[in-house]
Amino acid sequence: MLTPTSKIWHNGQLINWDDAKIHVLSHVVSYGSSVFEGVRCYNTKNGPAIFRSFEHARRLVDSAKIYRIGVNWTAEQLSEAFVELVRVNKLQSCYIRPIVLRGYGNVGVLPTGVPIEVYVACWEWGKYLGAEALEQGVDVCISSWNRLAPNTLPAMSKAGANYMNSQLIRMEADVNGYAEGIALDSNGYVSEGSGENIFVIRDGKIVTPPLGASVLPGITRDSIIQIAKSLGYGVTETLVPREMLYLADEVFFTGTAAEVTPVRSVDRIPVGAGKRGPITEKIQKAFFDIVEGNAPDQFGWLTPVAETVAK
Ligand code: PPE
Repeated sequence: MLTPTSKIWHNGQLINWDDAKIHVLSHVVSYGSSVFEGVRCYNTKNGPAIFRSFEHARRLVDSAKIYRIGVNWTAEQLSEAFVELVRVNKLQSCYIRPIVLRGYGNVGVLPTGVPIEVYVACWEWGKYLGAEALEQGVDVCISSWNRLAPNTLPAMSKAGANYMNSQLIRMEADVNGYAEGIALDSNGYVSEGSGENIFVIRDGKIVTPPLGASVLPGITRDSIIQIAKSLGYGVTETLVPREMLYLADEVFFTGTAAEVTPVRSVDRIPVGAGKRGPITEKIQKAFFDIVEGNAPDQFGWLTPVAETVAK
């Protein structure tokens, strides 16, 4: 359940949680015209810090640009807003959800006379695929739903509308007793989970589908590629046939919410030994060591929240 916090950022102002409401005839409600982000603030050893704040803000602006949604805030300003919001809500760790939407003013597909509203909310959010998932791994299936075909809904934009497809994938997996579904792209190659990117390991080599396979350019994906390379592993972005998942030694998901979650079976076929694999564990540990402040922030990924507090 969602636990309310004190404030939500709206177009540069801090408003009360309960006042962050929109009209039912807002453009976004009928037409799905929103883009959004998911960002995590970690309670590091040195105080709360936001993980890759600027990159998330930039992706929000990029997502909007694809849809001709003009955002009056730069990525730098939005990134600062994330920090300010976490600070005023006095949270140690949380999930931050920036949303840009076409609001209330006119009805019709062509969004003339419709204002653009920017909101940022945050709240405490636990483990995405269950508390056990990070250690035990999850059982997943290949979805009967494909990911967005190119030239339909642009996958590089994190748009609200894309998540109707994600919901189909996730709900189907859920009713069939799986933690998550993996969608193939419209050519039948592995794309991504409903809310995660995917990595596949065989013989010590790590592969992940390229952006051309209808995946979201995940910020955790990018971070894991950098971490894996720094640990000496080869990482290739290449097309992954479905059956590679069955033959893999290890498979894992990445995402802001899912973090680094091992996949222990696909379509009831065990992945490798059917539990978290050693390379996944190493990468996972390196990731959590950075975000929890137990290792130096060698890539410059953390923005401290408290440091900017006026004393
Ligand atoms: N693919 C999809 C479709 C996706 O939604 C996410 C994030 C990713 C990949 C990973 O991207 P990144 O977070 O930048 O590493 N999904 C967000 C929404 C989850 C939700 O249920 O809401 C998230 O993880 O925050």
